[in-house]
Amino acid sequence: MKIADARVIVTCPGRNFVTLKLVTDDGVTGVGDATLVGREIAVASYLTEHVVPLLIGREADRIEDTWQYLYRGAYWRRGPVTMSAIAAVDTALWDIKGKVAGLPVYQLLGGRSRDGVTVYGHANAPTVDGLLAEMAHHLDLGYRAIRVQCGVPGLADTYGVTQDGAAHEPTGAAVPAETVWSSERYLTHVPSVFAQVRSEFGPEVKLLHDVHHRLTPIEAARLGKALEPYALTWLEDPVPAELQEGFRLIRQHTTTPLAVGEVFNTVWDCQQLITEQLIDYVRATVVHAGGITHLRRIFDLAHLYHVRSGSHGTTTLSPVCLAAALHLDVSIPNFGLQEYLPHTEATDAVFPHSYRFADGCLHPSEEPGLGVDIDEELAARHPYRPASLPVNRLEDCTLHNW
Ligand code: KDG
Ligand code: MG
Repeated sequence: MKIADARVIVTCPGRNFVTLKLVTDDGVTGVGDATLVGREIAVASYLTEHVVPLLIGREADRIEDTWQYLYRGAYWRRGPVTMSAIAAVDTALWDIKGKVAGLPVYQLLGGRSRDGVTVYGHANAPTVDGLLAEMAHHLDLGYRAIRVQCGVPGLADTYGVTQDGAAHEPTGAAVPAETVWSSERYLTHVPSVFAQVRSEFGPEVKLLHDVHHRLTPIEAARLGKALEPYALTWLEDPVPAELQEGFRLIRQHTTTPLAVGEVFNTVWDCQQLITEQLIDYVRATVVHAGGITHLRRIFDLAHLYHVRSGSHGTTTLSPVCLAAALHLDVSIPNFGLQEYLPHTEATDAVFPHSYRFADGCLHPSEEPGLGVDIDEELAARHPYRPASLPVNRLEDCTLHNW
C-alpha cells in the first residue's frame, strides 16, 4: 500500500487551519493537522515544496521510517515549521493504519488506560465578579478542571481575558495588535483572584492559571508561593522556557505544580525539565511536537520522571489535532489533563468528527482511524486570510513576551 496522493489544504472557517490529506493507492485516506497559528503558510509551503514530493510512492505503513526519513533526511532539524509538517504526515499515517486495521488509533497505541479524557476549560473575565459567573457556568457545563484568567486593574488587556468570557484566541489583522503589560500590577492582583475563587467554589474543582511566559524566574517563584494556599493544579508557562534551568530557581521556592510546553517541538526542548523533575506537566501536543510518534516519545520520557501530560488544545489547533491527541490521552499511563475549547460550528462543519464531550471528559472516536476528516469542498469556500497573534510591550514600550 503506497501513498498515491498528498493534498495540502489551507482553510479559514473563522481562523486558519492547515491540513494534510494522504491517499493510498488502495484509496484509503488519512488526515493530519499542520496548523501553526500566524505562520500557517510557512508550514503549507514546507509541506508542498519539500515533503509531498518525497511521500508519493512511499509505503504508507512505515510510520517510524517515514518519521526518521523526514526528520534526519532534511539535515536541518527541529523547529516549529519542520515539526508541524512532520506531525501532519505522521498523524495521517496513523489514521491510515487504523483504518486499514479496522481499529481506532488508541487501540494501536495499546488500548485504553482510562474511561475518558478529563479536560479543562477556560473561565475568564475582566472583573472578579464576571470571573465567578464564568466559573459557575463552566461547572454547570460539567467541567471539573478550569483555567482561571482575570483582568488586572490598570491594564487595558490581559492575556486570556475577553470582555464577554469567550475563549481568548486573538488573531486579528496581518500586522499584530499590540498589548501593554506590567508584571508588578499582575503580581499584586492575581493572588486575591484565586482567594475569591477558592472561597466561592471550595477545594474540589481543579484550578489552573497561565502566566503565558511573562515573568522572570524569581517573580514566578514569588507568584507560585503566593498561590500555594489555593492549591492550583498547575501554574503554566511562568517563564519562557528557552532557559530550562530557569525552572530550577522557581522549583526551589514553591510547591505550586508547574506546566510548560505548548511551544515545544521535540523531546530535546524538555529533556532537562523532565529529567531534573523541574516540571509536573508537559504541554506539548500532536501538531507542534512531531505527531503521535514523537509526542508519545516525550510522554514516555516524562513517565519515567513523574511528569504527566497536559496537552495544549485551544481552537488554534484543528479538530484533527484534537482527535489525534485524544487517542494518545486515553492510552498513555501518565495522562494528566487535556485542554479543550470547543471549536465553532463553522470549524466543526469543515472537520466532521466523532469525539464527544460528556461529564467533564472528552471521549475519542470509536471509528477506525482517528475518526475525523476534512470536507474539502466546504474548506475551499473559506479561503485563507492572513492573521497574526498579538505582540506585547511593557508600559515603557519595551517589547516583552506575549
Ligand atoms: O495560539 C497560541 C494560543 O493557542 C496560546 O496562546 C494559548 O497559551 C495558550 C493556552 O494555554 O491555551
Ligand atoms: Mg498556555
